Amino acid sequence: MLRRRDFGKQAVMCGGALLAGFERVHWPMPNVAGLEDRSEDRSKDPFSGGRQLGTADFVNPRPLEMEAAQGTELDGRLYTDLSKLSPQELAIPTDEFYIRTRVSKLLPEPKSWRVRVDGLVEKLRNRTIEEFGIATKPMGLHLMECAGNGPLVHFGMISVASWGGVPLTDFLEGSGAKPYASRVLITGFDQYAAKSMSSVPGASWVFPTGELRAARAFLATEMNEKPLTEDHGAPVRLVVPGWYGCACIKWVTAVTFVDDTAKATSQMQEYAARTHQNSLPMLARDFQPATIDPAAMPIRVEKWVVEQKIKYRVVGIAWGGAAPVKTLMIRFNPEEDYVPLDNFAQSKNDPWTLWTHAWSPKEPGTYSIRLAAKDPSVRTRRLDSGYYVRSVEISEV
Ligand SMILES: Nc1nc2c(c(=O)[nH]1)N[C@H]1C(S)=C(S)[C@@H](COP(=O)(O)O)O[C@H]1N2
Ligand SMILES: [Mo]
Repeated sequence: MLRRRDFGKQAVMCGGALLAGFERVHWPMPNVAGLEDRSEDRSKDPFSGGRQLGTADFVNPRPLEMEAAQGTELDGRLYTDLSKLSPQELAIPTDEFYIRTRVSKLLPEPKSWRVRVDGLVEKLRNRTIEEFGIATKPMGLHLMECAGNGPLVHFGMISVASWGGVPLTDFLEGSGAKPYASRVLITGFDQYAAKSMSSVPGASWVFPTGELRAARAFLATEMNEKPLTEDHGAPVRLVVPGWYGCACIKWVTAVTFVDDTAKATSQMQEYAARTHQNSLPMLARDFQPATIDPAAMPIRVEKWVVEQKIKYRVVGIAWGGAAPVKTLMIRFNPEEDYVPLDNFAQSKNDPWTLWTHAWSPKEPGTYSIRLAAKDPSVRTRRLDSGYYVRSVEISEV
């Protein structure tokens, strides 16, 4: 078997020959009421017996190098290429997982790393990195998305990894916090050798302790079954499942118990608009949780020939929210109607779920693909604003 990345590269080089590999990808079809068995299920696949010819390109606002770490420190980035995702491999290899801020040249030696536990506690403590290592356990697959993930970065600031670490609740409980310590300030190392062109230094976030518990936040020391890498926050980082990446502090140096008078940090202020705060609150308690609403977007548009006809298969992801969504609707251009996705069944809202949709555009042209949940009980701020709309160029129908 080819690894996903090899497959992606060779598919580009060899065109059709290797793309045939896609045909063997079995898409789990949702259970359709009334269908007795799998064979009937399978015959519903509109692409069975067909052949993939290639993919249609998304229209992007600017060219961008994907999957190569570029820049250093606060200006360092890596954008993930989502187009190669398959339902068989939901985690992104560590060297392709998006990066927002690369390791500081001034980062202290990891061996002597300590996490200070201070603030409203009975007694100050330092936790050594060995203590974390001993307590580390598998935490499962979780998605992370930068609140600044958007068209300019080809939606490449979202990834999934299999994490290992220490549940934050275990850590908080054993810390002797005062009863009125309602919040914790989690601080990351953030001194850099160079001045940034684009970002404000200051990676720390204040959380209500109840929110961290509810989200099952953890201090990660491992990513994809290996020690965390420097660019992803080694030796220890915070992961808050369901929250935007800006809250997932890397290179954690301190956990400080605070109360309701705690100020919002510069990182919270920098990300206020992108995490849907209505204003720029001075106090942490006036911040809404930086959670990701249910969202969905296409990641590739496959061009197929099935029974001598050209057909497209839109492949996409759905993620975010606190619970799975039942139905997602798709629309190709504003003058068309929303229709339900043909092949979407979400059993977990974290990490992402892949979906597919068969599409036969009437004529060549540029189509803007938009998704919607259309369920008034589900808040979908970004989907509603058109944030994840992607345009695709169709040259042949
Ligand atoms: N110390 C520190 N932690 C940080 C940041 C930072 O600049 N410094 N960036 C945050 C942002 S905005 C995001 S999106 C995530 C990205 O994590 P990743 O680079 O491992 O994908 O880290 C967060 N943690
Ligand atoms: Mo971010």
